[in-house]
Amino acid sequence: MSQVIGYEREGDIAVLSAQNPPVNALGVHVRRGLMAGIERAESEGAKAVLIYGQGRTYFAGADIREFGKPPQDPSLPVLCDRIEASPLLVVSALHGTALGGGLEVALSCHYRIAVPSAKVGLPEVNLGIIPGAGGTQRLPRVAGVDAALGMITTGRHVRASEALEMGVLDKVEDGDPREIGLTYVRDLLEADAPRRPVCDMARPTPIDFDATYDAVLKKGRGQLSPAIAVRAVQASCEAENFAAGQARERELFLELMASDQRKGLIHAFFSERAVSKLPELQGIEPRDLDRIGVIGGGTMGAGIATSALLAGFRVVLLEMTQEAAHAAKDRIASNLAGAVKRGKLSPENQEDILKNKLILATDYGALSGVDLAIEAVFEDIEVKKQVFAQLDAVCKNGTVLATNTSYLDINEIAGSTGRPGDVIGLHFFSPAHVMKLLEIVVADQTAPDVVATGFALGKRLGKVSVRAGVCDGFIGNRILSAYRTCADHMVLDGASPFQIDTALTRFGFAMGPFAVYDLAGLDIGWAARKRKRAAGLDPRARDSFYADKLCEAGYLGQKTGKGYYIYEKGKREGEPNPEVMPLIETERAARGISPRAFTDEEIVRRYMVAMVNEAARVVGEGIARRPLDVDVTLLYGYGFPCYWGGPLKWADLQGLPKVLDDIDTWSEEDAYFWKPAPLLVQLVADGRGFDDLNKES
Ligand code: 3H9
Repeated sequence: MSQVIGYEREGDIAVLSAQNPPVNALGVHVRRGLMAGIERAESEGAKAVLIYGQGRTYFAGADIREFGKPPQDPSLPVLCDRIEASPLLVVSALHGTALGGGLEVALSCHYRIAVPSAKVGLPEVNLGIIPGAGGTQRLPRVAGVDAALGMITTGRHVRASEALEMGVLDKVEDGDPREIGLTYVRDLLEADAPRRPVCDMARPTPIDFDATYDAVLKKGRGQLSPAIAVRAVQASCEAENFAAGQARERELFLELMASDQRKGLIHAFFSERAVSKLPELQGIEPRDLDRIGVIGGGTMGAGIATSALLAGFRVVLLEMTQEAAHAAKDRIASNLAGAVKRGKLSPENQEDILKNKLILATDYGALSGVDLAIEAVFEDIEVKKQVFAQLDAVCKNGTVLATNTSYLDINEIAGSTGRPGDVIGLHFFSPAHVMKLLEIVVADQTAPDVVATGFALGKRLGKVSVRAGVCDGFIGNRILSAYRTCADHMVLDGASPFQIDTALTRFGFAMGPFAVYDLAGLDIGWAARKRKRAAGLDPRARDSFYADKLCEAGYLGQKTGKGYYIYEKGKREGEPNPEVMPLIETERAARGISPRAFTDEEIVRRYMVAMVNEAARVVGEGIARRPLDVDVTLLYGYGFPCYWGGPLKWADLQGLPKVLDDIDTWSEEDAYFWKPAPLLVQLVADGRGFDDLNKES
């Protein structure tokens, strides 16, 4: 093991420098190095110790890869206590991101200085745990309970200037962390500054912890770690001394460390980073991108244009008429105004973008010089083919030609050009400038550097990009279609749409499927059903018509104020529409179905198993390369509860044999819908899980 903690002397000061790229995570060797460095400084008669990080950051936290493995000494809490107890003056100089265990190490030092660009935070709750090395005990002592809870229950990253005001930092100074650190330590020594262990500070003033716990629990929508963090902070006020508070923190930390939520969130963390690492892209250079063409300026096109403009691209937006082009510009301006409001864009940049970066056009010729053209026109294969034929005629050689279709056959679209190698699917999710997911759909002939360009674009736009193959709905919408069908079946058999929505939001989804139908517009599903019926449904497939009746009555969801729910002006959530159940009951009667009761648990189980089974097919067919690609798609595009880590992680946590058993049981009532995916059957036979496939890739 190469040295991960450097040791040198600058007169009376021992300098410990972290050298563990990329983020100086506090793995066992780093912890041992710090421990050894403190001991050596003491034994060599140094007066003070400076700790800082080399490379891009101070410690960004405990090494997450060690979670779930046998612990190795020294543990981080023991190390922090040892640093704090040192008779020498210990100081940390922070830059980059001092997060989690990183901030906990800094808080165990006697003084802290940082560069202005540094950020600090305790983001452990986002990994399903709480700070476990004294953070819940030391932070409230230096910053007060309210400020500490504001950081710990949200995991937010706090800028140096704010951290200084909060008392988390003692000084902020521009410069190299080592240099500003050394100067600060010298000044402290000269002033004969005392050691200042946080553990000796008075207990912080308590607040109404029960009320805070309830509020945080509610906000977490099933995620436990933020609420448990409240209890740990409570111990900083109520435990009889610092050590007792720490013991309580440890107990709660270990409980969460053993939880499924921790496993799910850590899986999500690493999957988000693994998703764009594809072996097929190694060594492939993306094409240069500067100018982006967007065809169609409706909600989706304007959102895509906004996203590209915010990332610094020049955008040529093509519409059919001047009027439509100006309407598109208004949409973009309103999106940008939202970005200004959220502090993501300065008003000057907003003006510059609208004046100088956005070009409106009504003639395809304006797209001749763009590096990538993406269409967001009406979802109709013939319309799309015409657009691509025009793009083929005007765009320069090497332009990437992208479609934002949600389900159409991209091979067929590519076939309408003389350059199918340049054609790719870039499936954004609405609103495109906000939603993180981008499905990069690779058609049969898409060239590898075009795929690499798609991923490079996704990165610049700040998206989480997932590779998908061509099929109806790609990864996300194909799986969505299966679990919605399952929900529709449960309605026919006796559950109400409202019970289903409630059960699934309790499970952790942001919204249930019927509230989502209302949000998207019931006409979308209606059109899809008509299309499928026209193409000819398999006679074994169960179809239903009550939703068509809602549409025929003019109830199209939120946009008409009525759908499954009734929406009162000014209220985000609707009340169940009393006209819905009679329609369903009529249909059940006509089909001779005697409705039966469903428990919420069964609803969730069926919905999830339908999702997992289709996802297994999507992986088995190679539409998604790995199970983690499905998980990331559902997490970032479909409101899947983050603490389950995605549907296939959920399935692993349940145990695949149980999932397969359920399918076998339910196939007795509907063998057409409940057909087990071959990959699921194979994994069960081999005694393996989806995550084993992730590890192989
Ligand atoms: C904790 O501290 C618990 C303690 O309270 C108690 C313990 C007893 N460990 O994100 P990036 C890897 S919990 C291991 O692409 P960026 C990451 O996987 C921890 N590896 O860069 C990636 O690897 P690869 C609390 C880590 O610049 C590479 O570093 N801390 C860790 O966009 C680059 O990462 C956190 O939760 C880690 N802790 O963002 C912070 N962190 O290249 C988590 C990163 O092989 N980290 N890696 O794919 C982050 O938020 C971001 O990584 C950071 C940099 C903002 C630091």
